[in-house]
Amino acid sequence: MDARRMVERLRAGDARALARAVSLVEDGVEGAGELLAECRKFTGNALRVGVTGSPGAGKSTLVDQMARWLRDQGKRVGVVAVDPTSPYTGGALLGDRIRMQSLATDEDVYVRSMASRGAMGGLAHAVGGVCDVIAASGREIVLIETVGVGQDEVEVAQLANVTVLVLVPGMGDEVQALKAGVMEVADIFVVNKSDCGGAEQVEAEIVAMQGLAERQDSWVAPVVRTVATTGEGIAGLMETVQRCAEVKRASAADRRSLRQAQDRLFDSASAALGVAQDETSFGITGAQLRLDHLGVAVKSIAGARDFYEMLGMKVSHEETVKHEQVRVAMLAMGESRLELLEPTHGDSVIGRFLAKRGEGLHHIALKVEDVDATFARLKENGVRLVNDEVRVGAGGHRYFFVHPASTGGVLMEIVGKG
Ligand SMILES: Nc1nc2c(ncn2[C@@H]2O[C@H](COP(=O)(O)OP(=O)(O)O)[C@@H](O)[C@H]2O)c(=O)[nH]1
Ligand SMILES: [Mg+2]
Repeated sequence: MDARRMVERLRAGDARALARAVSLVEDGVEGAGELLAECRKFTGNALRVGVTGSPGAGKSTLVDQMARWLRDQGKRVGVVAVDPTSPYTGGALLGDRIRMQSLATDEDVYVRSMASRGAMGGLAHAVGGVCDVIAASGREIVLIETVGVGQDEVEVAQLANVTVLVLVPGMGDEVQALKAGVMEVADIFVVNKSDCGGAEQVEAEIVAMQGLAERQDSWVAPVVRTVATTGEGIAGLMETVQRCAEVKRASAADRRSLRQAQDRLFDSASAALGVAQDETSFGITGAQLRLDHLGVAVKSIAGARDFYEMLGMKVSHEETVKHEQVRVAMLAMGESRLELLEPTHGDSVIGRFLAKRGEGLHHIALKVEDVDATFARLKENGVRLVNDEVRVGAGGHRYFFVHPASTGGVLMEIVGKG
């Protein structure tokens, strides 16, 4: 595959090249990393808007209206539906009503459905990569529909610039049950189906909950009422999305400059005191590292998960990774995750591990800013690596393993950011 040529073609409006590139990145095939890197040169300032909420809340209907509103403004639009039940077919937007208006053949709206997947890299990695490819094709805005409000959704929300949480009247208990984590990621609350009565009540409950959410920016998430089936409230919603994007961009810039100011202060203070900074001779600091996940080899996920669930950890997704011959369940654990690994075959990496060592901690995964630089640095310094190059997993996320011989006896996975 010639990544440059493919990106040239999708930028020139070749729909087949775009569809193919999206598939390659979604599947995380060999060369997907290169393709993504090429795409990222052209993603520009494309705005990503996440639309999330319970099944049946009207997300697809809403996304459809949002896309049409944007088209009326002359914008080019991408839609990513991370929900196999979403009624987008063959790259076309939903209902008959709309198909009649021939938006279905409108090349300026590109629609893509994705299954939940990406055990090794996480769903957010896969969605993020797909959004980058779509953005590179010249879409100014990408709408991302996700179902539910679990850990995966929180991660997807974090890659959107603006996240819209769709609620409907008559779900008082569900609003109460929304976890703080979900409240924080919601930039805009939509009360859809406000034609059904009871909108005031759910709105009051949202406002009451909001006091509990802690945000880093100055944005206070507003409540917008819509009737997605008629398009009522869509213009107001889209203006709110625009305003939110501007505020968040500005406060991200503020936070960056605050951090730079703090860094400068720290530098000059430590220089004045003559103390060594927390920086290694490699020019990186431990503060940049994150524990991405812990991998635990188990005979059976079904047997192991009960315990973790007793601790309040929830399985955010489960899937079989064929080429690794392993079934994986991811459980949310603060900023990190726990990965339960069950072999699908005795003669697989995990199967052999179980036979030799029994159940137990299999690897730990650290997230680094720059996976290529880390790989090069470790290699240069004679660290024993399991992989002879950086590998590409689902969604184009990039990783490699370090041999226990070099780490003090722990198999270590190094995962790149983004
Ligand atoms: N009365 C009413 N029905 C709506 C509204 N929005 C969506 N629906 C209906 O709710 C159902 C579920 O909508 P859908 O967009 O598929 O929900 P999703 O599962 O959240 O994507 C469909 O039958 C829609 O026609 C609304 O504002 N008012
Ligand atoms: Mg839907």
